[in-house]
Amino acid sequence: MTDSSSITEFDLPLQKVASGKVREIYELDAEHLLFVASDRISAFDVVMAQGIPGKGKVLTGISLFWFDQLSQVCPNHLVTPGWKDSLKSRPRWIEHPSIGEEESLVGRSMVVRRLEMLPVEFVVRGYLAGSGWSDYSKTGAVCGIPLPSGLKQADRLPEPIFTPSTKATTGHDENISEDQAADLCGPEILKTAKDYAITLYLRASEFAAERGIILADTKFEFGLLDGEVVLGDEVLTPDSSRFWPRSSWSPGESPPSFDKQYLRDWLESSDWNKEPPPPVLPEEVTLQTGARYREAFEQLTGVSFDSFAGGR
Ligand code: Q0Z
Repeated sequence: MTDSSSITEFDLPLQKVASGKVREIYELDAEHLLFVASDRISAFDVVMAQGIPGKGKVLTGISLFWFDQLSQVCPNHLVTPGWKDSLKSRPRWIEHPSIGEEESLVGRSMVVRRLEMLPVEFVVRGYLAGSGWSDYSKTGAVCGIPLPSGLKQADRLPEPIFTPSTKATTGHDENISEDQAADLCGPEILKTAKDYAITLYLRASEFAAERGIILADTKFEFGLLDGEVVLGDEVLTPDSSRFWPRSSWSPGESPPSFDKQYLRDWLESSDWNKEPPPPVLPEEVTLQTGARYREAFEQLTGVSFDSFAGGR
């Protein structure tokens, strides 16, 4: 029951308020946004021309799963999965009845509360990977947080650390100190969101560990709603986090990513110089990668992806 088609673009009669490499946000009304995940995929910071069938549904399903699992930790922006019920009753909707039939949104959209987003990304790291590892190997610290000496790549940290970053105007996120984050958010709001982020990370990594998955690190975004700190964006998906299969974790080595490794390996074996345009992905690669995303969903949630996706 695997559909080999993918959705890389949306054509919705709504105002787009934000768009990223993979996801897009549209305006519904003053309080509500439509959050949509496409099947786009990036590797080595470049978005591929071909989509990964089912990827947007997998990512949406994973976010919904975590919003549910973690709803006791803090409030989140989810209003409802999908779009139909909540939208049918909205005045704006009646002007655009066509979107009620919009197949491209099925399983990959969520109605969310509009927040006033904090200008900081709440990164939590439990293991030494990515920029954390390269920072540590040069300075012995990650974002200024000193760590024990002698740690290896992919080692577990003594305890999870909060390493805030900001969206740089161009390209990559820029790490900032906690003091800078406090200046940007206000110290009290920062403390609330930081404590939420660490608790969310700890709960989620305990949960993932029971299913043989290491949650190496993740990035949360928070916003304010009536002065309250609320969890926004996507949550603990493979796009915002590093998930490692415990069975192939070996400190000192770079662990394979659950989802993107097949694609990365294929790209490394091509003669691509990692500058746009990327090579055309053969169907074998998009289908295999889609299968990895579905496996990640199933291993994490314990729910068959087809039964989940079929029921929406
Ligand atoms: C999140 C982002 C994306 C690009 C805006 N509930 C919310 N209320 C207000 N704003 C946002 C949210 Cl989630 C919001 N982003 C990050 C998401 C594409 C950038 F899908 N931007």
